[in-house]
Amino acid sequence: MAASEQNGKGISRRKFLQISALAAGATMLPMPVRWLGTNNAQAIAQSPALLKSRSYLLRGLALPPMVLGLIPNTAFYANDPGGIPVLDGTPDPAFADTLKYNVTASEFTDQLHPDMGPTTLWGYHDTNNPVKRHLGGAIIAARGTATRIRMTNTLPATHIIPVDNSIPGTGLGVAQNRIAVHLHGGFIPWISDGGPFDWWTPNNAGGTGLSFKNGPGSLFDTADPMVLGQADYYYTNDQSTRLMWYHDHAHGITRINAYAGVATGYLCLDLAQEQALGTSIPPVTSLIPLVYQDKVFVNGDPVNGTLVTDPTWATVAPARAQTPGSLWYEHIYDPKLFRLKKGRGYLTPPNPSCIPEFFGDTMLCNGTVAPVVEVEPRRFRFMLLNACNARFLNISMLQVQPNCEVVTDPKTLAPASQYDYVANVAVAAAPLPGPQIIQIGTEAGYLQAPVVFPGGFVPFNPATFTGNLIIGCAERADFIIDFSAYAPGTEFVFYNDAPGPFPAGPPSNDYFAGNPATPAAVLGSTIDTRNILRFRVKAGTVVDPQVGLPTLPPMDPPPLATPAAVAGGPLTVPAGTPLRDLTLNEDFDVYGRLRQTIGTTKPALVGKGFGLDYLAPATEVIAAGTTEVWRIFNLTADTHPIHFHLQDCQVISRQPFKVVSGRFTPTGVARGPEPNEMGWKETVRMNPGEVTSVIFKWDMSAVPFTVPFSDRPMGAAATVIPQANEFVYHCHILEHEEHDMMRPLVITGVNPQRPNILPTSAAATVTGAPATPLLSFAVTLAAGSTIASIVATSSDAGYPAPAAVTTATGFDVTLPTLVIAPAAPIKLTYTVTDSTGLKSSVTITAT
Ligand SMILES: [Cu+2]
Repeated sequence: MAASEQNGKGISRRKFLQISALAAGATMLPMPVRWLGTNNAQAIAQSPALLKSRSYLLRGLALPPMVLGLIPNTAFYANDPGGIPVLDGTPDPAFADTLKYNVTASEFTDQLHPDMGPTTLWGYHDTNNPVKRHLGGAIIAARGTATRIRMTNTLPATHIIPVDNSIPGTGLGVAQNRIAVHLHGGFIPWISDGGPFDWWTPNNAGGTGLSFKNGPGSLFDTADPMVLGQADYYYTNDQSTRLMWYHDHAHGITRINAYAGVATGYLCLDLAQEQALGTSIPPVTSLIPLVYQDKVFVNGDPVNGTLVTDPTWATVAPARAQTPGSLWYEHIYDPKLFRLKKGRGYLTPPNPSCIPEFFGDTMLCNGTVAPVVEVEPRRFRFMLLNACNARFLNISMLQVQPNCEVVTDPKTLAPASQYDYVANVAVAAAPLPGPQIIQIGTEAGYLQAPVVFPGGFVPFNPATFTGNLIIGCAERADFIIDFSAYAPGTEFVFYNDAPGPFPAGPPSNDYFAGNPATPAAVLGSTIDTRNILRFRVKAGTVVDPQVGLPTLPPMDPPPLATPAAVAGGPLTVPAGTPLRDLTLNEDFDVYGRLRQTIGTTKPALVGKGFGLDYLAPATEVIAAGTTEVWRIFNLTADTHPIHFHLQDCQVISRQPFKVVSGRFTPTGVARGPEPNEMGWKETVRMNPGEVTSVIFKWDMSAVPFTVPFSDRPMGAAATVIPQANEFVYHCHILEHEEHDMMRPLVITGVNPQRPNILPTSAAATVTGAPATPLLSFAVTLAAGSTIASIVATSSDAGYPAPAAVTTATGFDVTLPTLVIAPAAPIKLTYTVTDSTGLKSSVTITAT
């Protein structure tokens, strides 16, 4: 959000620092920033102040009978039959080494707090086993086995969140139940990226997007017939261990679809890598996912409730979104809250209107309000996702007395005392430091080395953009917390003091009891964005070997840039790597509303700075396999978490800059990545007044089919770009992304095509009668490719695999009749390698 005008000549870093340094503690600001007067504005509806003492236990994962076919679900600490449903896959009839998942997107209700709701939500669930809960449809995938999702869209015609029809991608008559499924962090072909133009509608009655190539009539339909209203997504899982997520990305309604619930987790596990780590980190079965979202709920109070504080909610939201506990979303562009350019040439913003950022007053973790997570006195591994629309987190770990929340001093903005929300008494003692947070991974795999965040409060410092564990929108952190030194009954809280917008937001978005700008936040209530998770140690008998900091696996794939000679310095980039210069901008749309954009460093339209519309011709058109350094100059007053589709990057440096005679010039001292960015990243915080440099190699994923190109006209003068693979990159503050901080990312070239192996005969039976020892397999290869080898790559002990016999279209395997009936099915794996070196495998299960 603009704290200062962009003038096209750049903005001095000093100006930002003035703003930033004041913002953390001040309620008075010297600049005409947009939030002055916020304390008088009451346009934001307030959630019901529910009791924390009545909250649920943290939801874990409702695992299917077997996860990955390898790990019994009972081995997972987070296994919770009443928790977030995890999908069960079945062997894919169309593609080798793939599990198929049937998923439906629909509307349902869920109880997010015992005293509220139920809440009407949109979300995913298993088509065949329709257990519908918030964040449902989660997937646990294993490296080496791909995923195919067959998604059926059954959403109702009217959205549960008011739809602004004045922003790109929307309009009167445009279907409100469009969805596009994006695997955030996935290494996937573009037709499975679920980008903005990939949308479709129930029965396709409301049409499909311009780049919808994965529905009826597509290669997926040919391979495995589908019906209208369905679409397939193919995810390679050719990635190291990491928490990803899949969520909606339909053009013009991404922010409200995701807010309505169309999002869930996607955990990819490299089981061999995990096994190699041994006991140096807690096993994956000790992994607890933490997914954060901030929301506002419809408050049914007749005096102070939503229909009073927000009189037009009844006209912009359907009746089913007006009941107490429904989701509320800000729909008025209120000039008391947001800068609005008025005067000649500007239209009046509509209602519903988009807004620059949405900040909720109530924090959810794993789909419920203010939950408690019970842990045993041992090490646990957590994978945290910030799935908030716009809110960043700066997390400190504090020890509190049982049933106490942290009370924040409104003057110092620091933890000061405690409040026992069960006994309703103040506790004068300040909270104590809790255990360390030992981060081992990012959203894109393991760090090069663990990073230790001390227990205790480490405030966010807006002058340096530093704090404790900072997680911007869509970023993830993989970390270990050791509870073994604590007795049962000990409690801790995750305490968050990140401002919103980041790094210099107003006090009115910082919900805590005693904050005069958030009077609805009262002690012991769930209107609180500072106490964001409670941990309670319970009795446990598990012996946990105490080890030092773990040695983590090398970066996978290997790094492109290497650490500097000086600790904390910029990374060293290979000589000759091409540079691409880009800008982050803010301007006003035709309604006078703030709008964020990405552009190049070439001036765009007169008076518009450097920003380009998402729909402007693509400027990032890159041949597959190219390595590039992107230098992204942030001309705005916000930190933007910029998310790149298809590829991960390394952060090289951050540096102040100035613009001299139209030339963007880094100045001053460059710093290297933060310690917890020393690995791969795919969502990177870009701070105001700084140029952030990142390096990519734009490789494409290998898949067992031929990928059609995008024919959406993305080139200059609306031409179709040859061999276009259509991706995007954008800010993951969802309100920014939608209006209009997103650009096409076009990679030109052909996906490597893996051999696809499919059985053409019945399953093997080698004992009993009738025996079917001869098995045949068809192999499909990329044009011009041939089979180089077919070899048995694994077999169960005692059952040596016979050689495969190559045929005209594949291969045959003749299994010997077994003398002794096997106690369990025998598994034999054959791997086909083609003439380009790509491999695919098939496993024979014989009984
Ligand atoms: Cu942004």
